Amino acid sequence: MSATTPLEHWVEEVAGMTRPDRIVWCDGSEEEYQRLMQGMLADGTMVAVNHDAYPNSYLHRSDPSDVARTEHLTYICTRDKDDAGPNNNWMDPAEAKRKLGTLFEGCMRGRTMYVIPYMMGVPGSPHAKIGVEITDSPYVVANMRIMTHMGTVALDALGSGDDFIPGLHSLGDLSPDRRFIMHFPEERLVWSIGSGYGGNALLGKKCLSLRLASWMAREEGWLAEHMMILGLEDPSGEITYMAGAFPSACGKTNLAMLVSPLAEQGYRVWTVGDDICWMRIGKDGRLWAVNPENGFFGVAPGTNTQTNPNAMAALGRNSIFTNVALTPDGLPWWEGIDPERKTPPPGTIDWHGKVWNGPAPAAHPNSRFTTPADQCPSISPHWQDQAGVPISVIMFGGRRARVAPLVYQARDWAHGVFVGAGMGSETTAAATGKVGVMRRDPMAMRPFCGYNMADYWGHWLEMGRRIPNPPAIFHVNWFRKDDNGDFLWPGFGQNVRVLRWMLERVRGTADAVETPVGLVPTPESLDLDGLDLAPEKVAALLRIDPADWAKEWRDQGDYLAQFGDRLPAAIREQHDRLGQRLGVTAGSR
Ligand code: SAT
Ligand code: MN
Repeated sequence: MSATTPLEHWVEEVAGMTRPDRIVWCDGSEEEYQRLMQGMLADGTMVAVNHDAYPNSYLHRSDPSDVARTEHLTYICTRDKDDAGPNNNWMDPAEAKRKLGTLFEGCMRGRTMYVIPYMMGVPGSPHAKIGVEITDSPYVVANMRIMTHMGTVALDALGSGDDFIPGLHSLGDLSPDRRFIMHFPEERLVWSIGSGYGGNALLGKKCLSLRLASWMAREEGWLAEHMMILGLEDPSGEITYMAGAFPSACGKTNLAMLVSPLAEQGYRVWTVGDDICWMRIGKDGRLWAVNPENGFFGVAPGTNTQTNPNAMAALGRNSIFTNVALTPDGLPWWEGIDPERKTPPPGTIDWHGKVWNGPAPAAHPNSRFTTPADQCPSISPHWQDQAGVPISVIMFGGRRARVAPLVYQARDWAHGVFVGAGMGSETTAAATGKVGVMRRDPMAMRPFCGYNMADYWGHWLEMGRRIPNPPAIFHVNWFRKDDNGDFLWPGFGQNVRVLRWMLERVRGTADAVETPVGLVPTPESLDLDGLDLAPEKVAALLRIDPADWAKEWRDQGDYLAQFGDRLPAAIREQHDRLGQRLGVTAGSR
């Protein structure tokens, strides 16, 4: 058969380079999924878990060197290096193609090449984006079927046109020395080789829906963000939608699926999305948000029936587990799955595939579940609305043992953009590298912004000028600790109390006090009934420590200085003004 459509031409070209034994066009059907799973069970790529307890669910153990995103091997390849910015690794596009071209040459010999048409966004919406991933990993195909609208639906929408975003992926030899995740935003293309894991390999997720989409969003006047989306229902039944940016493995999934301890008073949470958020200005002048994904790729450790009962219910069937442990009964197991036990039952197989005998965790700290979104009991009836949901609150949040109070509100949009730009967070196991180190992670987009972060802030500021009715912006921190290293705030479901305060701020009914950093709740304005939280603890949660903030301000200044002349003047001004309010100046370092 000779190629006629642009897609067929691209597939032919890639096959000429990678030389697969066979090519399979994926239709996204259940039969295809079952066929793939049978093949993977036969060759050991998948292990079946107990199907009485977890129907149609499977476990994959990835290569031990391939268990998280590898940010140091992720590149933005623009003609001009400054367009990628100091926030990205950069390579010249021609050089990147030469380098990876050599690695892709013949890499699929003896393997099957899968062509995966998929859609990010709500099918039928003019804002949905069609992607096509070519991969030699059936594990990737199976995950993409859960995470995206995959197969015929996307192919039909594409027709014989050329409006698709190509992504080429190969496991290569899985060597970290030959692992690269390359983005070519100017031609809307991704090339990824050498990793089969998560955001490195499921190209619809971080590569298309954040790195390339952030670039397209700037050109087209919208926002592509690393945010969960939830709806907070109040006692009158009205639902207020909130989007929140938190770095990977900082609780976006738990927040989006929160079970409210204030349910009796009429406050409950509806889930719209847990990781990615595309926002556009609606005809009514508000910002409207869509979750472009179709599933959750959530962190397993710590998830249990108390911390996240909705996730536990959702992942109980049709799920793929990656790098969790397996009990002798064939049940997936991870640290924290059972609040009553610290170690797995005797005879449990760890994520390496060996009988666990401690002391290392049995499940990898970045082990994951891939689960269809519509299985979540709290999924919003509006999660697939083409227009999205109207956003009233945007929150930025980090994992900070000190410095950042439980919650504060920005004065206005420009101040809110600065609050997002100044965000910091302690690193987690979601990316390779040291865990627990404070780093600046603006808008939780540091690993995902597909262009110069200074231009990205400029785009946020510009959006603010164009949104007649912008959401209020807040900063939250569930992770503040006391001097003994214990968390001050119970977190999880109790975070609804903070959501409620934000809702009341938007409505103008909750009190706040002006501080140098922003508007902090008065202790009385937070509903803390039944929490048994001593007043000293509440004070510690809300405290703005002058010495900590002076240091924070300098650290922010050093970070922002990297962007040189490209830094928007409004961000520099916001930083100056914060320094004045804190009574510190650049000279006082
Ligand atoms: O590995 S992923 O990038 O898909 C998950 C995450 O780190 O947020
Ligand atoms: Mn994420």
